[in-house]
Amino acid sequence: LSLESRLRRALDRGEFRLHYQPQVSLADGTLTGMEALLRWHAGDEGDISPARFIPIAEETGLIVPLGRWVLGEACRQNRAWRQAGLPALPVSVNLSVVQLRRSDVVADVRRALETSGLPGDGLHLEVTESLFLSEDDPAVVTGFQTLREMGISLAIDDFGTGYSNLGYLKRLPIAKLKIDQSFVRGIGDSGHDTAINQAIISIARSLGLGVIAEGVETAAELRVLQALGCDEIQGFYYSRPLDAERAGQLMAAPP
Ligand code: G
Ligand code: G
Ligand code: MN
Ligand code: NA
Repeated sequence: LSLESRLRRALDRGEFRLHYQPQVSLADGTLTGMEALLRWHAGDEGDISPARFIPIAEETGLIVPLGRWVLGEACRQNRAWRQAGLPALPVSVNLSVVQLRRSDVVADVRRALETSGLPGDGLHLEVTESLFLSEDDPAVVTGFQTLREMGISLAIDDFGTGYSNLGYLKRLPIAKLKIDQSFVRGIGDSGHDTAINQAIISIARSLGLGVIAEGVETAAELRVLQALGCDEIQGFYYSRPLDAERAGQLMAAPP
């Protein structure tokens, strides 16, 4: 069976799960949110990484129903955490460029919020810079504005890896930049990468955006990012992505 037909079958069979990775404030160490990360447990074969199946899902258009499921499940879970009395944090969902171009993401988001009862500010969305490689797509611009009006906050994922024309940061209602983990990895052993982190933090500052570094694995990386004035971190240093139950436990009793 091709990966495509297995993906299709996996959706029908409900083989997907979301894990959640905490995002943490560098100012006071409090939790600021949870990123939902898709996991596929493919029977005997075990777990298949999203790095492998997301590109196939994008090529085949399966990312549309799969992304719809992710939105619904992340909103449902976040609402359940809130109803269980856990602190009200936003959940961040990754959106694929293909979803934004080929489907009505606004309608899917609206439905996920309505079905779950989660308010719009309980959902953040992450999109990668590659979305902005071509001219502004008017449908994407209008979509972002509508999402913003619904209270949803937008972040640029993998910032610094995609595109150098930063005009879109001013034209679109973007709230946050996520520094790509490849830049974080070089902190400490390369003055160059420290300079890149510094530059991204400075862009965020001057545009009034928040900034989060992803893939933080060591205390040394954390200290440099703190000194550079980064707002938040996410990474193995604080926590790996956790299943929903363990994520809820961490929200209830953060370290
Ligand atoms: O969690 P992990 O490091 O294995 O994720 C690998 C890649 O898959 C990352 O680029 C991540 O953004 C992407 N990814 C994880 N979950 C989702 C999802 O729900 N939707 C989309 N579009 N991408 C995801
Ligand atoms: O592209 P995106 O940022 O959405 O992908 C996040 C991916 O990075 C996930 O697959 C997640 O599992 C992975 N990840 C999260 N924290 C760390 C980390 O500290 N180190 C490494 N190597 N990967 C991480
Ligand atoms: Mn992401
Ligand atoms: Na990223």
